[in-house]
Amino acid sequence: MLPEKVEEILNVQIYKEDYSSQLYLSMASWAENKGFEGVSNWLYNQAEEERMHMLKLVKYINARDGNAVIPGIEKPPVDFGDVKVMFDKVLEHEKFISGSINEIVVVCIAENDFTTQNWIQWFVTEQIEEEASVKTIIDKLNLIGKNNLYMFDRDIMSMRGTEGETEA
Ligand code: OFO
Repeated sequence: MLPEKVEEILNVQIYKEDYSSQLYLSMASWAENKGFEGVSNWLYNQAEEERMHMLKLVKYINARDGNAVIPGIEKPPVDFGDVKVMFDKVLEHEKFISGSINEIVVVCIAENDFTTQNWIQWFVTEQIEEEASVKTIIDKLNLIGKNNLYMFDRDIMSMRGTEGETEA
C-alpha cells in the first residue's frame, strides 16, 4: 500500500513525464520541418522514452494498490529558435525532472516508504544518463558552432545506441 503523499507525488510525476514526452514530440516535429533528420529522430526516440517513463509510473502506482491518474497535458511550445537553443532547453528541462525525482526520494524517506525509495532509484540513475547525454550533445554543438549543423545532424543519428531502450 502506498502512503498517500507518495501516491500524490508519483501522480504529479506522471504529468511531468507525459509533458516531457509531448515537449520532445513538439521539438521533434519542429526539427523535422527544419530538415534536421538526425535531430528529429533523436527527439522522437526521446519522446517515446518519456512515455515509457510515464507508463512505468502508472503501472507501479496501480501495482501498489494506488490509483494512477492520467492527466490532461498543457500544450508545449511550437517554436524552438535554433538547434542549440533547443538543446539548452532540453537540458534545463531534464535538470528540472532530476529535481522532481529527488523530491520523490525525500517524500519516500519522510513517509518510511523504502520500497518506493528503492524502486525510484531506477529514475535517479536514468536522470544522470539523460543529463550526461544532452550535455555531450551541447558540447558538440559548442565545438562546431553554427556552420556545420549538417555534419552534426548526421553525427547525432549514431548517438543513441542502446540508451534509448527503456523497459516499462
Ligand atoms: Fe527525461 O527523463 Fe523521464 O524521467
